[in-house]
Amino acid sequence: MYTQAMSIGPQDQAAKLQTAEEQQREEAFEARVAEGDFIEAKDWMPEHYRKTLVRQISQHAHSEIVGMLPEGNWITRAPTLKRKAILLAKVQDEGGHGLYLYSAAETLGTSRDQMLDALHTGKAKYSSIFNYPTLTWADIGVIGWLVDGAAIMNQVPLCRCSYGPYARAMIRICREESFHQRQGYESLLVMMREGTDAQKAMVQDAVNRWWWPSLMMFGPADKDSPNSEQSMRWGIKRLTNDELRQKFVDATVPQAELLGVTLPDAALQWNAERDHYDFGAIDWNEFWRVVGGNGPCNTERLAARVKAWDEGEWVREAALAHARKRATAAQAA
Ligand code: FAQ
Repeated sequence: MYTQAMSIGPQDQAAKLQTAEEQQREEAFEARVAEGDFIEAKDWMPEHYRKTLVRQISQHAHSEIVGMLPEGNWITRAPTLKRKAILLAKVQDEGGHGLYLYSAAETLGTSRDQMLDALHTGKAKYSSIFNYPTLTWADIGVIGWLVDGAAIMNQVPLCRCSYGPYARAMIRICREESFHQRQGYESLLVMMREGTDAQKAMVQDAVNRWWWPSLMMFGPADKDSPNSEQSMRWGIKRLTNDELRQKFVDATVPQAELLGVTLPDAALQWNAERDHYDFGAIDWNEFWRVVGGNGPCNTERLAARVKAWDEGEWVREAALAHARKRATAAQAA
């Protein structure tokens, strides 16, 4: 009688061989990453690496397009034509960033439709910061200064991410974000230097509301960040959440002083021993509440994206019909 054991033998051997081959490929992959090589779309990569990238890049892409909403809210109410033109260009840039990033994620085998479906059904995350409301015009300047400032701090190291398509997308995105940050800071400088007392108070109020959520953009503390360790090992992230948050605080305090605003943190002070600013405790309950869907604007933001998707169906259909027509014409020629 043939036993199970006998029939399992060759399969087992094949499995072992496959494992050895897999292991070799994985070692070669790790070595390339350690040497600072870029991994490209057609290269072999561990499944977990692929999944981690799709998770992070799609979350990043969603953040860019949801991030258009709080600022888009002020396009019709910008105080001058110049500010309106700048804001329009900025919001359009964010849409472009989303598109580069969806394209980068698509090279990993996940379609844009799949990613958007995950966003629209509430399965995918996007940055917590975009669930806060933009109550006054000063919020637009503060988003440029603090939110784009935090985004740049987080994203410059991503230009050296081990996955080539993501790293290359980030180079262009960072250049544009840098302009965004400067225009925000400049608009606040104008209000603080030439504005009325009421305008100065409006800037301070916006800083009070956006400071802590901006610090939360960097993600949970390292000890509570389940993805950081592996992402650092694979060269996806180059600095940890806490390292980036500290760099942001250190860079921003002198900017606040120059601007003449007070950052809303009584514990904020220079620590000569550490050569860094100390800062107060972040309200992680608030962070997780917002990430979990219960921030001030989560429902509104998601509803706006779903509405845009539904109302854009005819555009997608028309674009596809046009592409089919062109392909048929090209074949006939
Ligand atoms: N909000 O283990 P970690 C911008 C999630 S773009 C929501 O530390 P990881 C431009 C995280 O996904 C701003 N969720 O995760 C702009 C994970 O959940 P998961 C966005 C957050 O990936 C400006 C869980 O918590 N930038 O501002 C947040 O290693 C103005 C555990 O966290 C990027 O996305 C958060 N703040 O590190 C546009 C940059 N933090 O996925 C318009 C790329 C963490 O396991 C206007 N992303 N979570 O279910 C990254 O660098 C990383 O993904 C981190 C998180 C640093 C955000």
